Amino acid sequence: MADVSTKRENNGAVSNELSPKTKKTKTDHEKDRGENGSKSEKTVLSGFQTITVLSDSAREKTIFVHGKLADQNAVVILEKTPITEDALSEIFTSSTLELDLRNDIYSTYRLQASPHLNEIKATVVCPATEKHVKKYQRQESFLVEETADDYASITLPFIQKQSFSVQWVYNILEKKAESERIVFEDPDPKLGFVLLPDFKWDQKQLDNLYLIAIIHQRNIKSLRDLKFEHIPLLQNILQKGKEAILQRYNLPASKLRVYLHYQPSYYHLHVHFTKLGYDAPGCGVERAHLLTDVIQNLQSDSHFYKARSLSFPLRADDGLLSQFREAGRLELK
Ligand code: DD3
Repeated sequence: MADVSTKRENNGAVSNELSPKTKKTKTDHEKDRGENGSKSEKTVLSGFQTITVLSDSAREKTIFVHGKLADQNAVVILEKTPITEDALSEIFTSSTLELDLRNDIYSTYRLQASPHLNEIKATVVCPATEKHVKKYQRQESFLVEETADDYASITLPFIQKQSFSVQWVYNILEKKAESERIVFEDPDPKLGFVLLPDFKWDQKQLDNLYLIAIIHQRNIKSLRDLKFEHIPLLQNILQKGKEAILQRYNLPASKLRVYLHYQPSYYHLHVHFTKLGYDAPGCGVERAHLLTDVIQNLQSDSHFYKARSLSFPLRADDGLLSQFREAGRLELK
């Protein structure tokens, strides 16, 4: 997973840039509550009643749980965080060890590190909708090829009917949430965007760097809406996003994967910046469209994304998949 040589190169940047920032990371709610949050905030999960484990992964060291939190549906995501190089000396000096086995030159232990070196990242969605619960259930997926007609007759009506809430996006753009996490902002109403770490990134190491650029314009739902006129916006995001990441994290553009998702998980145009070598969820060819390719495709044909067929995977329980199936647009044999 972690590329040691890259880690060494960037070690200075990681400890100098990332650690102080993560300490400061607080939501605007938390700011109102004094230094360490209220007592209830510290124990919110003590009343969590597990209903079911939606999925888990020993390799990713994650578990997704559906349950109840004060009578409301909730999804809790737990993830063991990576071990960072700057924690090593303390891990070695201040841990206790229980011997598991000794054999020839080999021995294994259970190591108990101090609590602050042994954190679990917890993401809570509450109240969670049925869609949130479904999203984290292990699911088979199916590849769909969406023509321009399919988009007009199936996908667009479906996303309009669903009206997924992007309130959290507007909160970011209006500085009502996560304002202190913003890495860069271009406030221009037409070309502007906000660049900030995605939820998925704990910001403790560069290995799994994940930022999103959220555009200020509110009328562009996805890749399908992009025309020639949006090229300056896309070039601006690519150029200034890369510069900001080099400035803040000392990571050059040659280490970045910059792309859009189709279908996106929320219909407000955003661009993903992830570190090359990090197998980020959704970075595969069936969902990711490199921003550089998108720009060139629009340069050669203004209606490229309006006219072309686009393929993408849909999960078995996705309502959109049912729509494609009912329209006879799913290849099942
Ligand atoms: C989401 C896609 C959405 C569960 C989860 C995440 N980055 C976000 C709210 C604030 C954010 C994100 C939906 C929702 Cl875990 C359901 O993502 C977010 N803030 N991806 C940031 N920085």
